[in-house]
Amino acid sequence: MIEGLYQQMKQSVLDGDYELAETLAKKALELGIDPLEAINNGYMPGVNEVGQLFSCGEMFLPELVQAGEAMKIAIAIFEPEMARRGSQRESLGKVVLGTVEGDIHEIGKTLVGTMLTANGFEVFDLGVDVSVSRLIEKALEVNADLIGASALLTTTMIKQKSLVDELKAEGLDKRFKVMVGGAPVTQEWAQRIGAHGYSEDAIGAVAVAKRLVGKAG
Ligand code: B1M
Repeated sequence: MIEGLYQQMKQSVLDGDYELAETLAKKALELGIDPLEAINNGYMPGVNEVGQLFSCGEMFLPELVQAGEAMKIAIAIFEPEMARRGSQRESLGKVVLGTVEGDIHEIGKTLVGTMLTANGFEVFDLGVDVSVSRLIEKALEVNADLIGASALLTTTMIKQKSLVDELKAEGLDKRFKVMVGGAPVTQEWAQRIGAHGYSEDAIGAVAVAKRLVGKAG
């Protein structure tokens, strides 16, 4: 039965049917399915297939937008539950988070923020298209432990390097740890640009963030 539900979730993203995506997310919560399981096994396969269809020209921008909306709405249904699961804990540290300048992909970044919050971090999510100077300014303002920069485009990954370079130039690279992520980002890229941490997904991001703030258990 759960497999059938996951299949419908995938299809709702492929069809850009955000009403169905929302209904299915609510149903998953009613059935007590772990939100992250539903995202990873239901909606993610849909959005990945959309990405493939888009790159080989079998799907076009309006459909990409609608698929993104369906995914976003489903995640919004799960967010309160994911946050609730971690709401009782003491703060593990402050994280300033954003998708880099020139990049408006927000779904993965928001998921990372939700998981960090659910696991006890205080997250300052600056949204998308965030400049390096804005990230640093906010980190100074809230006295952050960590800056998280997400990039989904090969053309915007370079801004993650700009962040690391700018922190070095301002003598702040010892004060703030930098975590990078996003579909085209790799461990090798993170090492090459001198970022302190990398994760390929939201669960891994929590483990990396804990390690970077010295709270790995
Ligand atoms: Co865009 N897009 N898109 N898109 N889009 C991609 C990224 C693309 C790979 C599709 C493709 O061609 N196959 C491609 C990039 C190609 C490249 O650079 N090599 C692409 C393109 C080309 C574009 C446009 C340029 C299209 C155009 O206009 N011609 C345009 C760019 C606009 C811009 O940013 N300036 C564009 C626009 C859009 C929409 C707005 C329509 C929409 C986003 C909607 C939104 O966010 N509100 C969209 C979507 C939906 C996608 C795909 C299909 C899905 C992205 C997504 O949300 N995935 C994507 C294809 C794909 O990735 N399969 C694609 C689900 C999300 C949960 O995963 O974001 O990877 P993800 O996040 C993961 C991990 O990466 C990691 O954890 C998350 C959870 O597991 N992670 C981190 C992410 N950030 C992290 C940060 C961390 C740690 C881990 O630490 C800080």
